[in-house]
Amino acid sequence: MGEDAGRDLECQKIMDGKVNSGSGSEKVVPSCCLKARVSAPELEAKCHSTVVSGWFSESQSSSALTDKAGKMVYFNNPMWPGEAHSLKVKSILFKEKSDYQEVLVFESSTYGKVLVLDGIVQLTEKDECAYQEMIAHLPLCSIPSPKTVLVVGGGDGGVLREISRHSSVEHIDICEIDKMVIDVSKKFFPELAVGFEDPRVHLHVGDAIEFLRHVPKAKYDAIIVDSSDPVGPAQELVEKPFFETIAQALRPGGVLCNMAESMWLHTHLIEDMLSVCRETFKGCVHYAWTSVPTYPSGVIGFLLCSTEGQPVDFLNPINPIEKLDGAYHHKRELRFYNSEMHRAAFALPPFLKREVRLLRD
Ligand code: SPD
Repeated sequence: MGEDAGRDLECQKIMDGKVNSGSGSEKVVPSCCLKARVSAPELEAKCHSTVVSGWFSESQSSSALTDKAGKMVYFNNPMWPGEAHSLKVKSILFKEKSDYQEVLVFESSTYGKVLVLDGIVQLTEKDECAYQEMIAHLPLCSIPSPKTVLVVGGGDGGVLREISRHSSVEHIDICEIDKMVIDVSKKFFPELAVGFEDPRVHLHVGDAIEFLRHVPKAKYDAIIVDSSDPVGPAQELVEKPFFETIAQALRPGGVLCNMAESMWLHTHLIEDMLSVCRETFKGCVHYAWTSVPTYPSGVIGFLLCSTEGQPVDFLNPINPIEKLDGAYHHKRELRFYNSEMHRAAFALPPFLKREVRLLRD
């Protein structure tokens, strides 16, 4: 069999939900079971940004395959097979490959500027507030007077902008692997990159796992993991060793807020992450979510975990944003988060509780 035909067959298998189990036999994987899929070599054929006839489509591969009947089949992102969200492009502002990923910025006709990494929308000017405000304030409003915070990823600066509303915070470390993301944000997304101007921010460009290895135990009150999806550079950020290092870097009663994908698409991944976090974080572990129209399926979730120590009641903010002076007298108004949205974020639909055993009451 020729090389192309072999690759087509392999790609067809993954589209059919079959991967090699390693023992030579094939097993069928549910479409959302990322862990099985990330080990598949087919994913080497990464998704790249495509703009066709003035539309950006997330995340159609630049290569197409031919099915048995000779029809062209597009191989889209394995994290959301069978769907591709599109935005109309006004102009492409930046497109380059960094050491880690393809970075694209374009001006859309209805969502403002858009940042895309390896073909996946990371943020748009219109709806970024729903993500950055929630991922930052859900943990920081759940503990009294947070002082030391670490952001993993978050190179666009939006999460830093939100943390800076908390005047109790004295020190913010951020560890972002890709300097190009920071530079591009400073150039094209000043409303987010403003977060880097806070003198409490200490920037570390490098691998978060390596960074965490050198962090003194119990250094942080809160850690926020604002990663991209676990394909490419962020793959290790859903694995147990990563969560174990996070737990060690948190003080007793410290909190983690970790991006945790979509309840419509990734229940297997959510279940896996919950299970790892329940083993690792001896305080409590909850799932919350927010609505982000330009993310696949229009929603994204967060895992909220606390270490053993002073108990944390994530569902009822003990440090309400409405009482924080700095939160309102800030360069930018809050657009999405308030205490009501905080409490609502933990309400879960029955289908999710049925599908994810660990979310049952
Ligand atoms: N599917 C997209 C998930 C992106 C999560 N990170 C966004 C970075 C914004 N600061």
